[in-house]
Amino acid sequence: MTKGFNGKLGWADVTPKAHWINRRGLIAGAGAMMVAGTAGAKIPTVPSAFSTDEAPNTFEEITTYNNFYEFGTAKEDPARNSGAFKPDPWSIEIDGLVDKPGSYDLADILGGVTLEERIYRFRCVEAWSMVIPWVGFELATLLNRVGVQPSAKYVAFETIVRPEEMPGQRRELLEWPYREGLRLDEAMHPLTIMATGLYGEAMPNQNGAPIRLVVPWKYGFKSIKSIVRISLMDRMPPTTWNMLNAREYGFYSNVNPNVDHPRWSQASERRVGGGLFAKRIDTPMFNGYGEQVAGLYTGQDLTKDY
Ligand SMILES: Nc1nc2c(c(=O)[nH]1)N[C@H]1C(S)=C(S)[C@@H](COP(=O)(O)O)O[C@H]1N2
Ligand SMILES: [Mo]
Repeated sequence: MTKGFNGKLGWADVTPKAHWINRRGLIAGAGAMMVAGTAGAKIPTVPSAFSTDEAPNTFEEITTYNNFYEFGTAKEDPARNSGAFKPDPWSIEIDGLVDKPGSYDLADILGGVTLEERIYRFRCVEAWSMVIPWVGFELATLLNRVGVQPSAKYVAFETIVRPEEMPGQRRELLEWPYREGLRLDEAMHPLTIMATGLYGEAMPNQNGAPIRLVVPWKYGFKSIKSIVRISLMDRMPPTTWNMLNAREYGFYSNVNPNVDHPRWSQASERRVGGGLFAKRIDTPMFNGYGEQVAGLYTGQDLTKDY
């Protein structure tokens, strides 16, 4: 076994590289933990009641059609340009209004969580969508461990800045680091996860290795990748796309078929992989997660305060 920095276990130790065996087997078998420890094992996960039973996109689709501007703006750029990115070792700085601020080694973080398989719909603001079998844990678990202080109202996230490994960061495509944020109640919601893999494998670089946010009821840009900093704050943090164009990209950016992007409709979407002649599908409010999350926005006019 190799050791990460500080003599601690490194990322590679806790996430064995493996082949995807069979999603149904993983879920329907005698428990996902059975899969662990066998040759070609997947990351051990437990299934989740929050998973959709819609057919997932293929590994190929999920890992070759990406938005990750740190590696370029074209959909194929992240897969093509992220080979030199090193997601191990990794640590996350957790600061601001928390009881136990500090730099947390990723292996330590993972030591205190249960990894689940969460099969979520994923809807980009550009009106394409996928179904992705994430591996991850609830962000609330991590926040509870570091102790959120009563004055905290928002959570801010930052992506790593490493222009030598991220060719997109050598250009001023966006203001680096990429930043995102959630209201504290959104961050603590059980649907909100920190994802460390997909299809039972460690997170591919192009999808935000080694750890990224996934908030399935919001447009994809809220699900920030390759996170190195989490800050608890008492006011709404600045976020990348909102800073660039607040009219087009609100802080909340909940999936909403009734609020069009100024330049295109959000009422429907193209499910990636459906083929050239695939019919567009209707986009549901909150990306279909309204039953779970609508209560977070009681009394908030989402057509104005989007
Ligand atoms: N750091 C960072 N995070 C990011 C982005 C990015 O460019 N940089 N793109 C966002 C957008 S617009 C989308 S749709 C999703 C895409 O995630 P995927 O490539 O895993 O499908 O990542 C989001 N997270
Ligand atoms: Mo997106």
